[in-house]
Amino acid sequence: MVDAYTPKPKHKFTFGLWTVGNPGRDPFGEPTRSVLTPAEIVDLLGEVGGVHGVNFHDNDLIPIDATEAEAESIKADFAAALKRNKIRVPMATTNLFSDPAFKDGAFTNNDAEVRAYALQKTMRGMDLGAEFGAQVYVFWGGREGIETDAAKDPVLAEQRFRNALNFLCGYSKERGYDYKFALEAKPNEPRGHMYFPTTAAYLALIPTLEHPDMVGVNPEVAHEHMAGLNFTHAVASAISAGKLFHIDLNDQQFGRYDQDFRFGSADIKSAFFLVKLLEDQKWDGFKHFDSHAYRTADRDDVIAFARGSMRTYMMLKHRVKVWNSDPVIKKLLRQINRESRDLESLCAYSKSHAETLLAMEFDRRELASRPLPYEELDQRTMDILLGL
Ligand code: GCO
Ligand code: MN
Ligand code: MN
Repeated sequence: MVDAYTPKPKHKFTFGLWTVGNPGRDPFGEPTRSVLTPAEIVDLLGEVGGVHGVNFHDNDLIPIDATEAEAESIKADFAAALKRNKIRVPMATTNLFSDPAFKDGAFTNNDAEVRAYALQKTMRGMDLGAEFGAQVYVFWGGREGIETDAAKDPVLAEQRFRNALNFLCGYSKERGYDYKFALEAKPNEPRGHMYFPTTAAYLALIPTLEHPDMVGVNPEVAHEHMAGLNFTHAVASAISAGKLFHIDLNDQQFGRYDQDFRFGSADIKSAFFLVKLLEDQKWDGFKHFDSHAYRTADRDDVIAFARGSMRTYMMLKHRVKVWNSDPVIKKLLRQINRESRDLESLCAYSKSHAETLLAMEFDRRELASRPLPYEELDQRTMDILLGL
C-alpha cells in the first residue's frame, strides 16, 4: 500500500543490524527467530521499503573471532546486499559490552590494558565504518558504570572516558574520516548505574574535550524515559547547543526495564511532541530506530514492525502540519504568547535598561488574572492527534 505516509530514503530513516536482526533472545529465554546474516538483514530492509540506511556495531558485521578470510567474505556479501537494495551505511559503532573482557567497562575500566584494548577495538571499528561510508560514529557506554561505588573513583572514570574520546578524535582527524561522534546516554542496564546517565550529562562533558566541535549526542527515547525524564526536552537541549548529531527512536513505559518498543507504541503524545520538535526545527539528521520487534514476532511481523516504525513517524509528521496550521491552535497560541517588542529590547542588559526595569511598576494581580487555556489547547491537540 502506497499512501502519503509511505517513507522514502530521503526521509533518512535507518535501522541497525542488531535491531531488525534481533532474534528475540532475552534474559529468560532463547531466541524465537532464526539468526540472519548481515546480507539477509539488508535484504529484509529492502523488502520493508523506503529505508535509507543500516547501521552496525563492528561485531554485528564481523564476529569478534572471525578470521581475515571470513571477514573479507562477509564484507563482500554485505556490500553486494547494500548495492542491490540501494541501502547505505550512515552510522557505525563499537561493541564494547558483549565480550567478557569488557565486563567492568571499556574506556573507564580499572585495568589499563582493557582501556588500551578498547581504544584499539574502536579504531578498528572506525576503520570498518569508514570503509562503508559511515559519517556518524556512536559511543554508547554499554558497561561504563558500576554496581558498587567502591569499585571506581567516578571523577577518575570520567577523566578516563574524556581521555579516550580525545584520543579517538585525534585518530579520526589524522585518518581524514571526518566522523561526527555522537554520545549516547543511558541511566542503567546493563550496569546497576552507568556513568553519564542522561543526555544532559554528555552535553556537560563535550565542552571539556579537546575537539568539542567533532562531538555531539545521540539521545534515545527509552533511555531518558527509563530515568523518568521528558525526552523532548533532552532533545531540545541538544538542538539548542547545536549538538544533536543522531537520534535513537523507540519507545518505553516509564519505570520499566529497557523495553526497546516500536517508536510511538507506548506514549503517542510524547512521540508527537518529539516529531513536532524535530520537524519544526527542520532537523536533518539520521533517524535511527533503535528498537526490537516483540519476541513473539516472526519474520513477517518484524517487517510490520519496521514499516510501522517509519509509518508512525510519517503520520505524526502529518499531524504536526495539521496542528501548526489549525486555526483554533493558532488563536490559542496568540492568546498565550503575549509578545512586546519594547519589553524584549528592554530585557537585553544595559545599565540604563536595568534602571528602567527597577523603576517599573507591575500589577501582580492583573498579571495573575490573564487566562491560560491550556486545557483547551491540550484537548485540541488530542482531537488533532486522534484525527478528528
Ligand atoms: C541499548 C543501546 C544500544 C546502542 C547501540 C549503539 O540500550 O542497548 O540503545 O542499542 O544504541 O549499542 O551504540
Ligand atoms: Mn537502548
Ligand atoms: Mn540506542
